[in-house]
Amino acid sequence: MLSENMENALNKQIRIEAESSQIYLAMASWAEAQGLEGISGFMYAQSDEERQHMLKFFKYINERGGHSLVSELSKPASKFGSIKEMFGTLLKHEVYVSQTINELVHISLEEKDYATHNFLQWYVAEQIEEEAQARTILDKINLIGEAKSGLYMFDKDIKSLNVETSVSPTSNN
Ligand code: OFO
Repeated sequence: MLSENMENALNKQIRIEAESSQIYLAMASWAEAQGLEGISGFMYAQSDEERQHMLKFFKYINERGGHSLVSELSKPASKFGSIKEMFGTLLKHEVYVSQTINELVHISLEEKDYATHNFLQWYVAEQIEEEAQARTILDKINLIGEAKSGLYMFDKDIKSLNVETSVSPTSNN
């Protein structure tokens, strides 16, 4: 059984994961409107992944005798200036999400809720992977610079991008 404090904290994370999904959906749309098919495909996939992250929390809370809540979501930005800026925003957001996951881990330890602590380890690994992926992409974008031909190649390349880390979760959802 979850404590009320743990349940509330996990419900807050449901909102954060749902908002992540919305942010990446807005990025997918912006990239698609620029004709950047590869990048928009990547963002649509990221958006779907975040929904899976949200659902995983959702199921877990109910499984442990709590009540998962669907909350109101903030409206994400719809324009991103440049591809570099957009991926910079993505990295910042992932760093923020990692902090929120760490905070949940902290609460689970304080409460000696080892089941939740164990459940959260998947997210800890996932965040390492997502941050690494965003950094890899930003490095590539910095290499390309302003050249249009580079952006064209990058848009093709991103379709096959696969960043494995030492702690890659075995599945994405
Ligand atoms: Fe949910 O992993 Fe990104 O934010």
